[in-house]
Amino acid sequence: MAPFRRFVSASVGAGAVFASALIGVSATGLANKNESRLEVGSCAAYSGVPSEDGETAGMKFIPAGTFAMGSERHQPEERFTHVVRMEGFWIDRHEVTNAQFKKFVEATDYVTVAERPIDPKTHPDWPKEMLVPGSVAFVPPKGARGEDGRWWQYIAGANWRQPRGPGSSIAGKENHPVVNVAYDDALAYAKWLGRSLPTEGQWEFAARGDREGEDDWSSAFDSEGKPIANTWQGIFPVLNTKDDGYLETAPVGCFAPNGYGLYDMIGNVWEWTSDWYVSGHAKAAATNPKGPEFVSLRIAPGQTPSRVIKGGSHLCSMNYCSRFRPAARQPQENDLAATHVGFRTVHSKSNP
Ligand SMILES: [Ca+2]
Ligand SMILES: [Ca+2]
Repeated sequence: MAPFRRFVSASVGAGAVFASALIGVSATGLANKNESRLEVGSCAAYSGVPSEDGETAGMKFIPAGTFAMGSERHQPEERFTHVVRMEGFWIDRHEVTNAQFKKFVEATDYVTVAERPIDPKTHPDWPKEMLVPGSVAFVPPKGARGEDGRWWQYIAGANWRQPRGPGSSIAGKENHPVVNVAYDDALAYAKWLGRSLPTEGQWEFAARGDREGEDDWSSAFDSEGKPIANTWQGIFPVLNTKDDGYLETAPVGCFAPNGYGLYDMIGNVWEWTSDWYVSGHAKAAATNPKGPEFVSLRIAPGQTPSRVIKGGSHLCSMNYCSRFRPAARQPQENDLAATHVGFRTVHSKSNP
């Protein structure tokens, strides 16, 4: 798969325009359309910060087990299915929210990757428009069919506080997943809490929700075709019918949890894992796999290595992406923040 950055058409200065066009279409006004959501204490009523205290606040324990990682029946990069044994671990019930990330930044004065100056000498291949702090946003194409693939735009000044650039904000979205965070930002947050980021194996095991066998069930739609996760219904990138109630991100916990009590593993935002990305898996059985070694990656000069992201996002539709299954995977450049990528954390403490 080609680097994500290649799809980004530089569009510095467009942020404020798109912010007013898109943020005005708030998801909250549509919140009663779908009966598959609404968990007391989550979704609309959730403050964005877990009510418990302690090192595993907001987390669920996933017991040790064995599962079939990957899939033979879907995308080529998911092959081969292989047996994986996992130790037990804790994982966040929800994607990390804006309110949680704000607490971290206020406590540490952390500056995210998308807010830092960029040294042109270290990125001689980047267009000059991308050499200013900013991040990548989905912008619906103007054409009726969007066939040129230019629905990503690099927006100067876009970051986690103002996801669509100057003039936008996260006010009222305290319980939405934080977005526009690069891998190092997610890792810094996790370390602050004494945690880490999930390996792909941990994430995929948890996302299955204790279901056995080949990853062949629908995690985005129920048996009647009703959405059970925040994805894109309609025709990407030009028609979003919002059958699930949400045009962009939803507050965390608005859809039914999986068998482990985890919300939005599928959909809402893609989630960083700590594994470096290569297409495909080895056939050999593994225990607590951590992905390929960095030195084994084949990275062209000037290219940025990618991590595995999982679960699909509010932009994944049946006609495009469609990677809303536990075994589905995609590369994301390590240092590229985007409006459809967030994360959750894990803790290695063994027992509940
Ligand atoms: Ca949606
Ligand atoms: Ca997710």
